[in-house]
Amino acid sequence: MAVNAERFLADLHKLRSFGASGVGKGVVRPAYSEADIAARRWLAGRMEEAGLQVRFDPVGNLFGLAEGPSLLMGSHSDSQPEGGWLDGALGVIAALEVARSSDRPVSVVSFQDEEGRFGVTTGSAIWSGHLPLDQADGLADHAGIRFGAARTAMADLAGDFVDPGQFSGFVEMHIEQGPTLDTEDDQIGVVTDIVGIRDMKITFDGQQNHAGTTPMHLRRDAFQALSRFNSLINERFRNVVTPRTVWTIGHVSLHPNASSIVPGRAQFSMQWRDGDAGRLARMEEIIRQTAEEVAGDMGLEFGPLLGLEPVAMDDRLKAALEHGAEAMAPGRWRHMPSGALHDATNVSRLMPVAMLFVPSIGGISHDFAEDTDEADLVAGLKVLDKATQRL
Ligand code: HGY
Ligand code: MN
Ligand code: MN
Repeated sequence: MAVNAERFLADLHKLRSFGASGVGKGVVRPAYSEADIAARRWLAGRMEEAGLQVRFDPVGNLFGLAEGPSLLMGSHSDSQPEGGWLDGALGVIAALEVARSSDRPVSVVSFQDEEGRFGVTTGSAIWSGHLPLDQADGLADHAGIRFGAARTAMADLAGDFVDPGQFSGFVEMHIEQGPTLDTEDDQIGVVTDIVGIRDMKITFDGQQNHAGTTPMHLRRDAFQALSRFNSLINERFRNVVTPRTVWTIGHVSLHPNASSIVPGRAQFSMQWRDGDAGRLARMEEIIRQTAEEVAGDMGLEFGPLLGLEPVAMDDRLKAALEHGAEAMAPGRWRHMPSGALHDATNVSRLMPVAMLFVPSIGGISHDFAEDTDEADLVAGLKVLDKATQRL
């Protein structure tokens, strides 16, 4: 049997309905939210109908297992606080469609908290042994909710960790989430490597005070410290980074966050990514030194540093994807690196992995406007199916 494009697209749109944001095709489906758990229960049902053995592990990673040894395929079904309908979801539904459209031994997975509400690709980091469960349980989201408390919402479904020894490898299909395929008018990307990442919380503790009566030279303004820190690292990174290096301060919370109060505390996320582990380390030195320097007599706290190393894709699995791409999109595919992080990085600790990209319109992702032409989604599915036949 060949893959069924209509059934594939119908399930993608059904998955989008769990946590639909009402803006474009966007979704709000963070890990352990009602929408996330409802989506996972629905996915489990679809896996069952596909003849797969459904297993939830202790942190909510959802597996649909084929009999005996199999190839694992999938991605994640949780989303960013403002997410697109395809980030993660595409890989899960494409894997399900390949698994149910032939008698080839293909298992399906939807990892939990890939989007890092609590950590960085948390569910697959735990499953792969990169992040100890007790350390994960202590991680908190921006509202202060602990991972260990949040995951109890799925306690009724939780079973044991699934044995990775039954899988011969892992293939993840994903949207590119960047501009390359879209601007180059290619349909398929065969991923060569995934960048590494570092992510930590930094806190400046100054002096809360009256915004009218506190002279500027007497202030210990935590926002001014953050602002100076940011300008200094932008300058000091200049001779360390390349055009592929990225760094982001995406979450900032000022305390008490009031117009007439000098902010006493600034807590922010410092995240940086690059394909070279040495460069990530040099950037970490600059970040730590600059924060110390700027803090002066202010309080300074570095939160837990979470990270993943850069990883190269497996040659044999990659060759199968190249074969599929050449068959289904001749002249319209390319090799490319991934600037986004994926569960495949964690799974590469346990088995060979490879990834396949389809274009993101306008290169937009982690935004309700994220979208891909359905023709490209189906082309990607067919490439994945062809590659699986090869394997
Ligand atoms: O941030 C990432 O790269 C992934 O989409 N969570
Ligand atoms: Mn993703
Ligand atoms: Mn994402």
